[in-house]
Amino acid sequence: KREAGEIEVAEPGNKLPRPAPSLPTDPALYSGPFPYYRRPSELGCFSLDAQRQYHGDARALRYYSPPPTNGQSPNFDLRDGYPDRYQPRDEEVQERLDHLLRWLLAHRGHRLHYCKCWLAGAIVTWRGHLTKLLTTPYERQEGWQLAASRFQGTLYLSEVETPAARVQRLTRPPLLRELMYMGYKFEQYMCADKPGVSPDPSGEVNTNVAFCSVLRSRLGNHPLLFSGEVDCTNPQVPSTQPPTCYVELKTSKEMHSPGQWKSFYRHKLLKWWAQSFLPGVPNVVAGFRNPEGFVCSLKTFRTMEMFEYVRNDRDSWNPSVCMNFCAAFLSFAQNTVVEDDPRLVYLFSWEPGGPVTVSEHRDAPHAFLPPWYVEAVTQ
Ligand code: 0WD
Ligand code: CA
Repeated sequence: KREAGEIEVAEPGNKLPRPAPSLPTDPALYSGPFPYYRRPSELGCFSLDAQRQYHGDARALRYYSPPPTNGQSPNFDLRDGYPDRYQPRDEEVQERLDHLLRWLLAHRGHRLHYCKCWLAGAIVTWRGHLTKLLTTPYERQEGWQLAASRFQGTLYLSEVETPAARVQRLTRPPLLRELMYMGYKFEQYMCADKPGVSPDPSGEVNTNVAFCSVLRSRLGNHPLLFSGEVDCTNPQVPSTQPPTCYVELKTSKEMHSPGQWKSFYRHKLLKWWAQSFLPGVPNVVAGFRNPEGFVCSLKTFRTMEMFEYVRNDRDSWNPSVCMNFCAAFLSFAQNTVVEDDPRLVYLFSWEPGGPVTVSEHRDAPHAFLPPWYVEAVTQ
């Protein structure tokens, strides 16, 4: 009997066509104890500037600077500056793993390669891709596609925009565009460019700018190297050591009824938990906006306590299911992508209600490891 995701080995006399391997995503299959997850440690960082140019330093890191707690509630107008002081990133540009690969290249011969074999056994990806894997058993709306290639042992995973996601992006309603701006505007009200000073919300919101942390962890027997965008660091926390000093900022609709809170815990808190648990970001600060687009209340959620809000809710999410599914997917990918070839791509596809399926491709358009990376690392 085969396990899910295991590839059938052809035996002499076995002339049956090999069934296409697939991986089920039903949450019931992934309950069980929480798997091992190594405490994430920061290996380094990089910044992207207003022109989306890479810099191997922390110049884009901002400092958490909440409004004074003198009994007054905040009154942040999230629509201020829209659209005249908004410079959105060009989403037609598919960056794939490029910035992360540039960081990797710059750190060859450093600590993480003290044993070239560590990277050779690792999975390299964006944090956001792992977040999508964690939430898959509970996702009912959006599918995903992940391209995978093996190169010098390392398994690289890079998201591919699904045709449906592309249509949604190109037909994004004006109100949704403004809502996206409002999330970034909240960051501007809560962060300063230097520690100890107040935020300046008078400038432009430019979503090209990003500070990214590069982290090392391990899920079960899968060593991980991934990078994630970090909103800010809290200079007040006793241990200023990353990632424990990092703060994730979020906005959400103001809630009034217990039913609205319950739905928030079931759906939004799952995504917030998955995104911040992976890099070990301990706190998520939420700004709740009213229908006029003003944030009038703030609430800090501790990442490690988020599950408590749904622990007694039978129909809600469970961190063990998320992590066990992710581990199963990583094993499935490791067992599928056997050949070491940067031009060979396995495309893992998933739509809600179905299993993860896989197809094989060579070269354009799916090959994603750029020649400048492959050539620099070969030799
Ligand atoms: O090429 C791709 N397919 C992707 C590239 C998919 C996802 C992200 N990225 C880029 C992002 O632009 C970012 O610079 O990779 C970098 C880091 O990504 P991540 O941290 O792994 O991504 P994720 O956890 O999904 O998002 C973190 C933050 C978001 O915060 P919220 O609070 O909204 O979850 O990164 C920002 C956003 O602030 N972000 C983006 N910014 C500009 N364009 C984008 C985007 N497409 N996606 C996420
Ligand atoms: Ca954020």
